[in-house]
Amino acid sequence: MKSGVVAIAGAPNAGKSTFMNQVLGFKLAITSDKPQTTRHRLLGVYNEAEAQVVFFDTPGLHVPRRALNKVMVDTALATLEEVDAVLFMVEASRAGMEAGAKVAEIVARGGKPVVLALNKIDLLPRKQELLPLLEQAAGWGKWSALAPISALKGDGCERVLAELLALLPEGEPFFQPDVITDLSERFLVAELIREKVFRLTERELPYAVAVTVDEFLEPANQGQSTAITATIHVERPGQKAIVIGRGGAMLKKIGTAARLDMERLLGGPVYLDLFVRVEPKWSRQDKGLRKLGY
Ligand SMILES: Nc1nc2c(ncn2[C@@H]2O[C@H](COP(=O)(O)OP(=O)(O)OP(=O)(O)O)[C@@H](O)[C@H]2O)c(=O)[nH]1
Ligand SMILES: [Mg+2]
Repeated sequence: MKSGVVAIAGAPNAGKSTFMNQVLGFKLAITSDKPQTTRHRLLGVYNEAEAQVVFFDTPGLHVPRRALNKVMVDTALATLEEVDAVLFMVEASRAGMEAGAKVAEIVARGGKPVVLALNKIDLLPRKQELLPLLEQAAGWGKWSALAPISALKGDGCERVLAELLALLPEGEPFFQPDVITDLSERFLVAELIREKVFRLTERELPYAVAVTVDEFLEPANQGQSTAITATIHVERPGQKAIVIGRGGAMLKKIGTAARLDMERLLGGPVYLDLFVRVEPKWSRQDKGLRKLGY
């Protein structure tokens, strides 16, 4: 048996969470086209007949400005110290390469073997554009392997898995084969709501949002609904107005989309009650961060 721990690290928006979901075949981590979507270290277990990989999806590495961002980056940096190998995710675009060049040294600093995946190659208009990008990435450091992939479509992901497995030690699996994560349903439900806010609202709003699940009542009988009460926290009254929307339209859209995902996750009907609250400056102060689960 091969068994080990792999951190998925890189700049924000590179496709780290998409890769983990693709490999697990399960939507564990929320994803969006806004950078800094992932805020926690997320554990996902991948099993093969002769191997187990414990993935840690991490927040994107960036220059932190607010207290929340500092916690996020610290989480990612601490994870890099604890693993057997690192999967360094880089978006194969001009902006993605610039961001990758900036964080390459940080990713390699821990001295762990690193597989670099050049992601989103499905977006490259021409195949010839790949080679110079691969050469550029090769120049950033000493990588155990370099692989072009599309985390969204799955292309190249098996090769990345094989390269990672080659770096892992022999050993007994850490988790039973039916375990996908250690994250609670409550946490995942809150994340699904946060994902809808990230996907459905614009510009700066997502960064001011945190979600708490206040009540999670499991159904008494099969077929009955799980009753969930949750709060979307924002920092300013204007943001609250945006999340609620005209006549409550935005909140309804967020709630419906989140509920459908929750029903898939929990395998049954969900009754969701959503509230919006202003918690001034929560993302800038330790007290606010603690209160909202960071
Ligand atoms: N076309 C295409 N889009 C991708 C691919 N991989 C990820 N994406 C998209 O890129 C965006 C960012 O993906 P995420 O998986 O959230 O990125 P991340 O690295 O986890 O980002 P943070 O959590 O913010 O650090 C999402 O809109 C994904 O759908 C890919 O291979 N091809
Ligand atoms: Mg992510």
